[in-house]
Amino acid sequence: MPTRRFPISVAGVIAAALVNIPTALAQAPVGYYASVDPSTPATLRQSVHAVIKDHLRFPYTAATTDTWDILELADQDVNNSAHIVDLYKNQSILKQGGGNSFYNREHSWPNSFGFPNDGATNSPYTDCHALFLSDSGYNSSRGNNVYRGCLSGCSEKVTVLTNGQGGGSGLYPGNSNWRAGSGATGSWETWQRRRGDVARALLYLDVRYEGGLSGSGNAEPDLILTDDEALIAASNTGNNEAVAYMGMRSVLLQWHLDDPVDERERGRDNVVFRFQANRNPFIDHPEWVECVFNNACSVGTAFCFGDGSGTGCPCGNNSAVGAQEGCLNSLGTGGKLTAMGRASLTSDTVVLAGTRMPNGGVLYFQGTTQASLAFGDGLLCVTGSVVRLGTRFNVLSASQYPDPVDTRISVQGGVTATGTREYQAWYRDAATFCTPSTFNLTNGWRITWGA
Ligand SMILES: [Ca+2]
Ligand SMILES: [Ca+2]
Repeated sequence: MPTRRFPISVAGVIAAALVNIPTALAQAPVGYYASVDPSTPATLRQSVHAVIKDHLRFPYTAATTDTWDILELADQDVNNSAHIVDLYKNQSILKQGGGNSFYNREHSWPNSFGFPNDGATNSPYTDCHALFLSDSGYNSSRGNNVYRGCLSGCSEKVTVLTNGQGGGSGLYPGNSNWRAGSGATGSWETWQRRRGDVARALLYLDVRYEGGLSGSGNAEPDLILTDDEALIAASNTGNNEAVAYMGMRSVLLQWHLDDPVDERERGRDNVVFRFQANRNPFIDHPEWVECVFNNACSVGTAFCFGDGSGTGCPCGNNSAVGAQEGCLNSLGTGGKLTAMGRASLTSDTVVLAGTRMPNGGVLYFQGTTQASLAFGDGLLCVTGSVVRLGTRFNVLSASQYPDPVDTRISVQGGVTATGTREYQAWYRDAATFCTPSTFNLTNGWRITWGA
C-alpha cells in the first residue's frame, strides 16, 4: 500500500542519518544570540543591537594593543602568517606592524561621514568589524566614495591573484574594483570576492550604532544606510554627528547576496570577537538581513499541525489550535519549524529554525509531497522524494539548518529548478512519553524556490 511505503522509506533515511550526529563547528559561543527575538524587523534589530553594543574599544594607534595589532591578525594571509592580504588589491604583503607605505587602515564607512574625530569615547572610529587593511593607493582612490556599481566613465583598480582569488584586467567587472567621481555622487565598486564583506560590515554598523549613550555614558551616533545621496552628502560635516548616513543601501543588500560569507570572513569575525567581545551578526546569521533590512522575517508557509485539525496526534497529544506546531512532546511543547532568508536558487540564504524540542538529536529533511500521517509520537508531514539535509543536537530546545559552515539548503536538497519543496524536523523524544517510539516531529514547512 503506498500510504505505508512512504513512512518506511522516510524512516530508512532518518535511521541512516542518525548514525553519526556531528558536533557543531564552533562559531558564536553557545547562547551568544539566545536573547535575540526574530519575530519582527524591529524586535530583531533591537535585540541584536543589545547583544553587540558596548564592545571593548581599542585605541586606533597606541603602544598597547591597538587596531594595527587586531587588523594584522584579522586580515592575515591564510597561507602565510607573516603576511596580510589587503581588501581592495588582494595583495599578500609582509606584515609591517604599524604605519607604513604599503598598506593602511580603510574605514569601509568613511569616518568623515559621522565620526571623523577620534577619541577615547568615539567607538565607530576604531571598530575593527568595519576597518580593513588596504593597499594605501587603493584606499586613497576609494576616498569617500559611496559603495555602488560603476555609473559611467569608471577607472579600473585591478586585483592581484592571491590564494586562488583575484587577478586579470580589462573586462568589466572582472575581478577588479571600479571607481568614478567622488563622495556621495561618486562610486566605488568593490571587487566581487570582497563586496559581501564590506556590505556586511556596513550592515553591522547600521545595527551596532543606534544613537543615544553607550553603557559607559558616551554619546554614540546613529549610523543609517540609505539610497538618498543628499542625506549622505549632508553627513560629511567634519564633526562627529548624532545621526549619519552612508550607502548605497540597496546596492549593499545585493552585494550581501552576491558574495556569501566564506571561511576567511568567518575567521576575520572570530579574530575581532576575541578582542572586542562582540560579533558581526550578519556573518553568523546572513538570513537576518532579510528580516532587519527587507522586512521579511519569514519565508514559506507552515502546514500539517499537531492540533487535531487534521490527523489526530498518536495519543491525543494535540498541541493548541493556532500554535502551528507539531504534536506535543515529552516537554509538553510542540516542536515548531520556521524559516528565514532568501529562497533564491542563485543566492540562497534560507535557514530552517526548530524550537520547542527536547535537547537531543534532530534531523532536518526535505521532501516533495505534503502528508499527515501518525508516526512515532507525532505526524509525518513530508514524503515523496526525501533528502536528508543535516543532523543537529538541540541546545536550549533549539537548533537550525544550515549553520554558517554548512552547505546551503537548495544545494544540499538538490533543488535545481524553481518550485516548491516541503520541510520538517524529526527529533528524539522520551520513550516513556506517548507511544513506545523515541521520536516526534515538528510541523511541516513549505518553501517556494525562485530563480
Ligand atoms: Ca567575500
Ligand atoms: Ca543605526
